[in-house]
Amino acid sequence: MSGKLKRILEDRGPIRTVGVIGMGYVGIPAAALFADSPAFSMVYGFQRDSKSSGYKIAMLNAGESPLKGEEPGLEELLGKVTGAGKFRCTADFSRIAECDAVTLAIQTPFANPKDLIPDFTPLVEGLRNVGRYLTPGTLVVLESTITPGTTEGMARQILEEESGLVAGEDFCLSHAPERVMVGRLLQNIREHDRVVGGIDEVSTQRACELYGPVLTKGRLIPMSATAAEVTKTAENTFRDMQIAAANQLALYCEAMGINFYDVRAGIDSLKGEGITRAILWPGAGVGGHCLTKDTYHLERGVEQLGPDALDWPDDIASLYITSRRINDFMPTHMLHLTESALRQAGRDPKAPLKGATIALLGWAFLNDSDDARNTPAAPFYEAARAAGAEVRVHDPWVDQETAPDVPEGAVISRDLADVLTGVDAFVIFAGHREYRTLGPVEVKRLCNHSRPAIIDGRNVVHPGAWIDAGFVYRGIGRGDKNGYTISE
Ligand code: SAJ
Repeated sequence: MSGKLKRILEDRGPIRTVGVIGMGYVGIPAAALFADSPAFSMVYGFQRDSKSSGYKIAMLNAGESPLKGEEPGLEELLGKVTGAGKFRCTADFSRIAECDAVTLAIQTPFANPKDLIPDFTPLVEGLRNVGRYLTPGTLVVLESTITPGTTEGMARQILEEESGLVAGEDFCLSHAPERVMVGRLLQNIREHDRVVGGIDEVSTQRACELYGPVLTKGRLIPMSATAAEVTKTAENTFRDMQIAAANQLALYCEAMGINFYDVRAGIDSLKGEGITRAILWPGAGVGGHCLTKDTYHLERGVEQLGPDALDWPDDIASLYITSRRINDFMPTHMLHLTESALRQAGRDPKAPLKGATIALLGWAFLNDSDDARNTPAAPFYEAARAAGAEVRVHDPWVDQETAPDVPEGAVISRDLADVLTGVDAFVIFAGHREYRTLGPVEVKRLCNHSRPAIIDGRNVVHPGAWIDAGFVYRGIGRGDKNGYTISE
């Protein structure tokens, strides 16, 4: 432990001025909550005055939130702290020199989703800006989701290069991963436990001083910086793995002709002291910007420690990567279910998708959300088109103009009746609430087809009503109903 750093902090006194770099869905609520705490006297929100996001500076200084969607309490809080002169958004990074603590809440997306290498460019730029104006005794905290080893490695190196100071001797360095979910940003920061990991004890303690005042129900969970990086990436890796386990069991149930949801209810009934099964839900796939990438952050963290660091059986792939591949198989399974249904409906058994008209309902990756990042609907769309089908897309929430990576030629319609008119089959990819109340008879009339097909990827409809109305039914996990036919 560095006696020098402890003395510098004693001379500097408690954290009073805080800087937050990156005015996004993580940085903005964090800055507002720091500013609202009586523990701190001033908070600067640092935002590059770039063409794409410079507009946020004026909005935030007017007490307005530039974030899309409802964020309960955020706009009021921004108005309060700007009105009180405790929060200010600026592009002047030199003011970092006035800060006792600086957090970096900068996205680390994949440069190219195919090779799953994160694009750390924005984070590196943020670190260089901090290093340039770093003063002795400042606490630097990374909040972005990063590959284990980044805080101790790349971040420490850049900060020391730019500042000429030494981490753990002249300044504190920690990782405190964000655990916020859109729609409940303030609540999550206040109520979730906060993992706080320093490169040494002094850095961990200083970071606890920063986050403690904004927590209400949440507790501080101190650990090392690398343990904090592993915690964040592993908590999402585990969720992805649990979903993959449910998906695999659903595929087994389909093959064995039984209802996964009966089995799930049975498994879930096993309760008792210390007993848990936490069986999640199968579905048309796993999207979003957390579960689709955090496994690869974790795997890269281990790889970077060197091949001899890990004792692992030679002939077994990582359970976590296998889980990712099972989840990424689900859109393909949806295509197989669609092909099987179209064959049963009488289309060419060799090329059932060729010339078929398909309605894809639900472009978002999550039920009742407009978020379409890494949506599993996209690979299905591409594969169905490649097999010769015409694919129409409906989503009541997603805005085509702002949705990322919408395939060339795809049109995301809000008109459900229009999208369903004359189709051979429709597939449900997101369990939006309006799909739960679809009426089989009305939909059959719209399809205008003697044996239309429904493929339910989120278990939102009751198979019996659709089969009775004359639909060919397929559903994830519904081995008891898939292929079921009514008497003509
Ligand atoms: N999914 C399933 N089956 C399930 C649960 C989810 O197929 O049982 C699918 C969803 O349809 C979606 C994807 O997985 O396509 C991701 O769903 P998610 O509920 O995990 O939502 P995310 O991706 O927004 O995950 C975030 C994460 N939060 C942070 O990283 C801060 C995750 O840690 C949270 O557990 C999750 O929200 C949550 O529980 O809301």
